[in-house]
Formats: sequence, structure tokens, C-alpha cells
Amino acid sequence: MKNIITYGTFDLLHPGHINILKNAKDLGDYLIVGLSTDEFNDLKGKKSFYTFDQRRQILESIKYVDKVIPECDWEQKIEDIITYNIDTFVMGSDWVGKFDDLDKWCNVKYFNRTPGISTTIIKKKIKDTVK
Ligand code: C2G
Repeated sequence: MKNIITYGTFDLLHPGHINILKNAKDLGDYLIVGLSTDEFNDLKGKKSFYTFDQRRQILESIKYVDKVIPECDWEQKIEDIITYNIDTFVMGSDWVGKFDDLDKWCNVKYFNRTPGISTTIIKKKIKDTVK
């Protein structure tokens, strides 16, 4: 049983999020998502449209996702990797190199970001449409 973990805000879910979740799940059998809490988003300087509970409800409905845990801070990853017996830690390529130190505890894999889509682009397109 290979457990995989990834982290993120996953606001305004889009195909880029689905691609990373699918790619992560394809590396193993069980995918855990560390979902940024609203408070941690404040720390990250992100304001999500959906609340943590709404984002969790959406993520939990995705067939690739087996478990959602709260991501409360930058420091919890090692503890999560140990707690959940993680085989591979996955992030998109915008994070490449940032989490290489986790390779003492598990495999670290960065997948290419899906080009041309992001929550920021979606928000801007909606804003421009409404005008
Ligand atoms: N992503 C992607 N392609 C996109 C957009 C996002 O592959 N077009 C990936 C990101 O690289 C990330 C995941 O989707 O791995 C979630 O993206 P965000 O919700 O923006 O997550 P982020 O704010 O980067 O939080 O501790 C890690 C942080 O919580 C990551």
C-alpha cells in the first residue's frame, strides 16, 4: 500500500488541480491532501473564495482523493509523512526544489504545472466578464 501526499489551497477547483491530484494518485494507492486552512492561507498571503469546509467538501468528492487533512502551517509536513507512512510527497513544478529536504523521509516528486490555468486567472476572467 503506497500512500501519497500533496498540499495546497485548491480554491475554485480547475483542471490544473485535477491533473496534479490524478498524477499524484497514479503514483500509489491512497492519496492524502493537506488542505490549507483559511488561517494558513492568511499566512500564505492568499484569500480563497471558498472556505476551508467548502474546499474540503469539493476535494472529498474527487475520486482521486482518499483523505483530506488540514494544512495549518509550513512545519507539519515531516510529521504528516511519518504519521501517514507516506511513500511519495507530490507538488506542482512552481514548488520545484522547495521541498527537496523531505527526501530524507520519502520520495519527492514535482509534476509540471498545467499551463494557462490558475485560480488567479479564473478570478480575473470573472472580474472582466462582470464589468
Ligand atoms: N497546480 C498545477 N497546475 C496549475 C495550478 C496549480 O499543477 N495550473 C498545482 C500546484 O502546483 C499545487 C496544487 O496544484 O501543487 C495546488 O495549488 P494551490 O492551491 O495554488 O496550492 P499552493 O497555494 O501552491 O499551496 O505547503 C504547500 C502549499 O500549501 C501549496
